[in-house]
Order: sequence, then structure tokens, then C-alpha cells
Amino acid sequence: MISALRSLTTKRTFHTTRCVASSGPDLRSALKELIPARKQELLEIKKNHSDVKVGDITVGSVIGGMRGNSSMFWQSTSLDPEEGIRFQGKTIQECQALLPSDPEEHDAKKSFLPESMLWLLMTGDIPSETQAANLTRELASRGRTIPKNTNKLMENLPRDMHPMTQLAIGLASMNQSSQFAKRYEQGALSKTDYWEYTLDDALNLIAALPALSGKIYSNIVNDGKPLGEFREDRDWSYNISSLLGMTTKDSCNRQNLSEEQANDFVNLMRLYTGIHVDHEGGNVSAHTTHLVGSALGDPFLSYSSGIMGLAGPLHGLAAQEVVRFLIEMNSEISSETSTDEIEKYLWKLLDSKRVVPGYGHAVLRKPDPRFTAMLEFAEARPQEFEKDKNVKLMQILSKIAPEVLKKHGKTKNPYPNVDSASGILFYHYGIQEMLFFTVIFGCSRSMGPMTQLVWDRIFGLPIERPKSLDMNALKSLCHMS
Ligand code: FAM
Repeated sequence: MISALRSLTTKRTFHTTRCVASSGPDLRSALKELIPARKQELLEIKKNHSDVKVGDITVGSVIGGMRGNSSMFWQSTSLDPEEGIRFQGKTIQECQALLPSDPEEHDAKKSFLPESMLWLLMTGDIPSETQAANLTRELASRGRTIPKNTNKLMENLPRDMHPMTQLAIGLASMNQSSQFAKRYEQGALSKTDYWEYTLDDALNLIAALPALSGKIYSNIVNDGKPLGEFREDRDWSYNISSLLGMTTKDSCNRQNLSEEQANDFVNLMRLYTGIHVDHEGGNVSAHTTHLVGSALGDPFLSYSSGIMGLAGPLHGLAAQEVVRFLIEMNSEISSETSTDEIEKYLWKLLDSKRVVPGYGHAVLRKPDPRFTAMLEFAEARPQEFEKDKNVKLMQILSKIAPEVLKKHGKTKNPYPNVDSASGILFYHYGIQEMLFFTVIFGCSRSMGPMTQLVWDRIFGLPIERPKSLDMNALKSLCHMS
């Protein structure tokens, strides 16, 4: 299964990472090394090639969610319909091979650190072990405390408020601490300095996510009482896991996980948050962040808006829909290996005009390599997952559903997307509050849009303002009376 999916996802190689890596020990100094040449590049394109045509916009695209309309500049990731996501030109497999992991950990199955991925997104370079460790420490130091008002606000939110609403509120409230907003308000900021304060805010935002997600989860499951401790000497994903009560040492170990299971959970968190960071710019959460940021909204307001977009069922909330769907299907079929019953179940769903959650994609036309990576995580731990009938159904479904969707004939991409596998793995370890899954997605997704916002400020990109067309304009274009 894996090799079949792999062969579909590793056809071309791009080389956008640079030969000479930036030597700065921290992100700010590394960026300072890169900025002059990158700005020069864009300036040259703008000056000499602004008239080059990118494509034609059709009426179908105007009324069809702007599909196929390439009109956004996005720095660090690109999505090929056939092979999936590349992070600064690197596939998931390449990132898994090259990006530094936690040097303290000796587990052969350990995942790379999302902090390494953040470095790659921001700079285009694979960080050295020291650079990755420095960024890990910097985020842990910035994330040790969150602003007092945000803390108070989070403690007083209704316990049954939607977790994504809680996250959006928490992030928006941090705008009070925005260095960018403060300096801008004081009128003390020159355009060339925008990026430095944006970087500061962006790093504070990403660093605060373990504490914010921990607060939200404790609001949901523990009446707001903390489930674990924040460790300044540990990495971002470890702290997320601890604050969810999912480590054996620094948390209440809410699910009584063994040492090995807790370790695996932290690695699941690293893998999941490491590969969900970005999916180029047009998806709802990234695009929203970029759009709001283009009006010079600070990173907190911009990403809070992105989070609201991520909460839609056709976007980030799909992971929860998949878990519900797998559990419901399992309760209605006699065995998770009964191909006939699974097929019948899918047809019933499609005939009632519902979508098969976790399948399809607006851009991708092959199995999502992020799905493959999550599937591999389960396949590398057969003893852990062999008795989990939901995980088994997820695996079997990924072979049956594409065939059914092909016969159905509507879906442009009948293959599994990442949400097919992610939620059910978290569910397996005991994170079973489904509305919460998207919060974990939101932790990860911060990294791509925040990277772009920093580069938006470096390049001085303008406010976004596409032209819209009314019905009369469409009719006139189509020569209709
Ligand atoms: N099951 C049944 N029908 C589907 C389908 C699915 N999984 N995916 C697409 N279709 C239908 C779609 O509803 C549309 O039907 P109508 O013409 O009647 O409106 C038709 O196939 C063509 O759609 P498309 O061009 O293939 O897809 P879109 O670009 O319009 O939409 C998705 C893309 C992801 C919204 C869509 O495939 C979907 O609803 N999938 C299920 C929900 C899901 O898994 N979302 C997660 C996406 C994930 F990548 C993420 O953002 N987290």
C-alpha cells in the first residue's frame, strides 16, 4: 500500500533550497543574511517582468471558487496536483530524512522537529542541529508564559464553547501584546522595520500555542484545571503533548499511557504538526491570514481570522468528520474487513448526497502524501494499532473508497486526503473530544502563514484587493441579454 502511494508521490525533484545555508545562529540573524538578495530578486521581477501573463481567468473560475486562478504570491510551499506538497522544494520524505529531530531522543522512529520545519519555511535552508536547537529553545522561552489578560480570558471562557472559537479568541486577545501594532500605533515604525516586529509577534504567537491549546483542552475535559506542565527545556510538540495530559513525566498522564505509548504520542504530535504547517497559499486558513495581514493587521489578528477559516467542515474540521464517520460505519457493519458492507455504506452515503469525509481535494489529484506519512506512522507500530478496529477501517477504506468515488464519477480527486488518517490516530491514544482535533491542526498551520506574513512585510507587499464582478458584468461577458 505504502509503496504504491509513494510511487505516485515522488516523481519530480525541485531545487529551491540554496546551496549555501545561512549561518546565523538564530532566525532573525539568518533572515538578515537572506533578505537583500531575495528582495533584489523580487524587485527585478517586478521591474522587468510585471507584464508577463500568468494565465487566463474564466467565468467558470469566477463563479467556481477561483479554481485554477494562479494569482497569489506564496513563498515557502507549493502544491503539485500530482505529487502533493513540497516545503521549500522538499517532499515530506526528504524533510523526514533531512530535518533535525530532538537530539536527546534515541527512539529510531522519532519524527523531525516542527521547529526545524519552521526554520526551513522561513529561510529555505535545512537548519543545522544547532540552529534547530536554538529555535526550539527560543520558542520554549517565548512560550513559557502567555499574556496575563489572555490567560484570564481563557480561564473564564464557557467550558462548552467550541474549541476553535476559544482558540480564535485567545489569539485575537494577544493582539494587545503585539509589538507591531504597538509601534505602528505610536507612528514610530518605518516600512523597512515592519518585518522585525512581525517576526517577533509571529514567534510569540507560535510559541504560545502549546499553552493556549493546553488551556482549551483543560477547559473541555478538566474544568480548566491544568493537565500538565510546560518545560522550557523541551520542544514545542512535547509541551503541547504534556499540556494535553499525554506524557508520563510532566503531566497527569490522563490516559495511563505506557512510557512507549507516551513517547509515540509525542512523535505523532511532531509528525502531525510538522507536516500540516502549510499547503501553499490558496487554502482558506492560509489565504485568510494573508488577506487580513495585507491590511497590516498584526499576526495575532491575522491568524485568529485564519483559525476561523480552519474551523469550516470542508477544511480543518474534516478530521473530526472522518472520526465520526469511521466510528458510525464500524457500528453498522459486521466487521471492519467486510468489503461488501463498506461499499454499500459508501453508496448509501453518496446516494443521500453526502460527501465521503477525508476524500477529495480542491487541488491535489493523487493520494495526499501527508496521508501516506500518517499511515506509515501506524504501520510502523503494528502491535499498538492491530487491535484498533477504527484504524483498521481507515486503512481498508483507503483502498475501497477511491474505487467507489471513481464509479460515482463526480469527485475530481477520489483519493484520501490527510484528514482520513490524522484524527483517528489521536483518537486511538485517547484524545477523543472531536471538536478539539482542529485545534491541533491550528497549532501546526500557524507556521506557514506566519512565515508568509513575515515575508509579506520584508517584500512590502500591498493590500489585497481583487476586482469583483456582478451578474450584469458576467452576463455581458457571456453575451447574454
Ligand atoms: N465525497 C463525495 N462527493 C465529493 C467528494 C467526496 N469526498 N469530494 C468532492 N465531491 C463532489 C463535490 O461535492 C462536487 O459535487 P457537486 O458538483 O454536486 O457540487 C464534485 O464532487 C466536484 O468537487 P471537486 O471539484 O472534486 O472538489 P472541490 O474542489 O469542490 O472540493 C473538497 C474539495 C475537499 C471540499 C471536497 O473534496 C470534499 O468535500 N471532501 C470531503 C471533505 C474533506 O475531506 N475535506 C478536507 C479537505 C482537506 F484537504 C483539508 O482542507 N483539511
